[in-house]
Amino acid sequence: MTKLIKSIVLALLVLICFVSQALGEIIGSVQTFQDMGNGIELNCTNAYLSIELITPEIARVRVGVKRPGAESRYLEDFSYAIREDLPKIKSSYKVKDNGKSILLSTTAIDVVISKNPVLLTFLDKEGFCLSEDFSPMSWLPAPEGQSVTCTKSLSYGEHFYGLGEKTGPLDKRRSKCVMWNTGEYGDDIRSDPLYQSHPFFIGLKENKAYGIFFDNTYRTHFDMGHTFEDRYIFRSEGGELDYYFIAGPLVKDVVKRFSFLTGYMPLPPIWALGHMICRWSYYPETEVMDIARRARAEEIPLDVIWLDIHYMDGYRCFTWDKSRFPDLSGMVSKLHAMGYKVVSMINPGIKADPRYFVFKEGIQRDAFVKYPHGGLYIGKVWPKECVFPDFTRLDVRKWWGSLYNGLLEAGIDGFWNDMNEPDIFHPQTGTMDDNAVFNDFGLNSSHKKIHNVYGSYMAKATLEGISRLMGKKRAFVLSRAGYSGLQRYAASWTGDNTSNFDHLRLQIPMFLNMGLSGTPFIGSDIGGFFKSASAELLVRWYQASSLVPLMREHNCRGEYDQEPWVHGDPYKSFIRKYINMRYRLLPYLYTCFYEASKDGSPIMRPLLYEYQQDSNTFTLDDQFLIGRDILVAPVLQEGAVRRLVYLPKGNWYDYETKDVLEGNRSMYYDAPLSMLPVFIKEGAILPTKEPGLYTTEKSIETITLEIFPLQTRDSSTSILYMDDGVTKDSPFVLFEFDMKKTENNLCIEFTRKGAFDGIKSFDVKVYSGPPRKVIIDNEETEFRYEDGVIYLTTTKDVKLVELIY
Ligand code: MIG
Repeated sequence: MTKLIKSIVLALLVLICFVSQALGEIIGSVQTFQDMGNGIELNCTNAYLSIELITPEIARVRVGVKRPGAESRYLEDFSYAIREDLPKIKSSYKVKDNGKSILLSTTAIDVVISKNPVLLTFLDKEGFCLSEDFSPMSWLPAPEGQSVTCTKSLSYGEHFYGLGEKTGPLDKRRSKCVMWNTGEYGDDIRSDPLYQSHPFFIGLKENKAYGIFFDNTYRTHFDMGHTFEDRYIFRSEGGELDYYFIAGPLVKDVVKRFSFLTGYMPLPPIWALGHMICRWSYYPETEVMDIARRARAEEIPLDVIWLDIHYMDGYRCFTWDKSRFPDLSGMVSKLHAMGYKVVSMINPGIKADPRYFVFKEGIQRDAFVKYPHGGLYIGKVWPKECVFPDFTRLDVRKWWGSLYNGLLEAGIDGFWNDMNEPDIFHPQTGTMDDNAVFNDFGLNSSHKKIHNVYGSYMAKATLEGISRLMGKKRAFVLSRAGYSGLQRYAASWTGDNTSNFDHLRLQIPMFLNMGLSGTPFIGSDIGGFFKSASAELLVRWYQASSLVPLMREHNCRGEYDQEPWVHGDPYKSFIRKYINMRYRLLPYLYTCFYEASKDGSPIMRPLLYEYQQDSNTFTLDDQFLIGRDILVAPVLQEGAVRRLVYLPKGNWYDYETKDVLEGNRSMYYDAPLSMLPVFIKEGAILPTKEPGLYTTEKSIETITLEIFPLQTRDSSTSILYMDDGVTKDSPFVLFEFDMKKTENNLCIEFTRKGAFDGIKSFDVKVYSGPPRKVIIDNEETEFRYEDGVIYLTTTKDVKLVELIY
């Protein structure tokens, strides 16, 4: 009996210890608070809580745990994600003490802070609760800062988007994931974590959206209603509770505001929108030249040929193998003459070889990551023992950036940063040791804090370095790893996928969530990296990728070849057709890139981005939009020759036949292997040009405007952006086309801004029945009508085109 009681008491004690340990410390109650001029700070039992207004729609929440003897209330205020030039905006706000709670209100949101216990509620101006704490913010001691937890209520029917590069469906409701950049070598379709960390998500609740960016670079965990039905949780293994609440109510608003915080993708050189092919690895020179000639002979448009690690001299970065590439600059200039660009790989691991100049220079500069006791951190990667630059140091980034000079002088056009998670051949962790030390702006932080930003900062060093060396020319960098804000430095691809239909399918929600996470320039290895694509898979993958922002075919060594022509006809013609479509739509696609570079609008968008009032779109992730007006519904199943397509409200044009289809319904659409289903929204004006064998082969002097007349609506506006495609501050031209429909009349008003004069005239194609007459700038004009298409030509100075039916 006493034995039993003893063991019960013991069990209870263990339980109590466990529970109190698990709960850690909580924020407590509000004791006093003060107006900070840009928000409020609350002095709570165990921490300071600051709510700072970045804009009337964005509130930054920080918890500074009270630490006896600490010099400052919060940890160092530096972010690896927030842009350095974030404008300081003064928001007007009111603070009111309501006894049990405090109200902080701006023109866009109300934040209610209940005093005991401290709980935050974010409401819109109609009093709708966008988000509320489920339980008080809490933490456990951690070796660096605290392991912090934030728990918020989850309502039935709330959806989640974002979270960056994650597998699984578009809607992240009921999912959980970890942010810890990881090189992934499996073919598991549910692997987590992957290469990049974007601790940002969008909640969509009764058609109203908000966002939360948890700016913490330690390993973070997100549980979006997976473990508990009624709440979602985000927590970190170190650092501080520091998050931004971003009001909507549109998903669009949230994405744009998040991009305002974390910055915009610079407009890339236009060739980076072209089709690219890669192999681990194309070598020697004769093979590269064979590929280059073959693509031209096959008339498959191609802009870029990539050099993977075997071009290097024994895996030494910033060198090349003189037997495989005896005359690298000669080869590159031959490729340039054929219209190609060349991108080559650079990894962070520097071979620990005392005769190798990069190693020697780095040692002299003390540039490499060390252990706390001062010894060099050494990790094994392709070149065997390697050392790793500390990219958190400005002088190291500058030095690293300058190393690209040799390759740039040889003519290389862009760079590819791989293995920068950092991915290390360590049998247990696959990365650096946790106690490796980084300068971190003088804080001497461990790998635990820097790991997730290592890749972004390598990309930053690369982009800033090559930009300095390239003068006015735009730079192109592709990075595998990254943290929020990576878009400022590099495009991303989704790493080592596998040649199967499941992987093709999962790329789509992944790209969509990357776009919603502020990272618009994204693509995957077309055809799949591991294993080899069947002819059918290759065709379907090319179709699905034909308008994806980054279009690169890539394949692992040792697999069967996967270039577009390897399976012969009819497959290569099927592929050619859709690469041609991309090249024809280049002015449209480039305009989408322009918009992304201005305000963070994703290039590739889930339907809910444009149709947020339509709940049918909330989980739809096997079709997508490119810009606002092109809907792509690729076939993603082996053997399928038709698929279900959902068209949101309004009318749509079948891009193949130009038939008008009514929206607000699902329909079966026949799509044999030769077909990619593409639909254009009524009212769209798509700027196109003659496709060439590379992006700049055919001039942009004449742009063909494809006009899809309004049907169920009365007006719509489209734009066309163009510039010289290569220089950073190129003059540009921005056309606006305003379409209006009345009963027997369709008008298009043209306005033009900017000094770029590369575009001289428009060929216009209107998909409609024949008009009685056409009036251009008040003069009746000749036109041709054939098979449902009206053909006109005008100059760039045109003001008004009227079609009278
Ligand atoms: O361990 O450079 O994701 O695209 O071909 C593999 C060789 C290292 C991983 C990249 C892949 C690239 C490969 N790299």
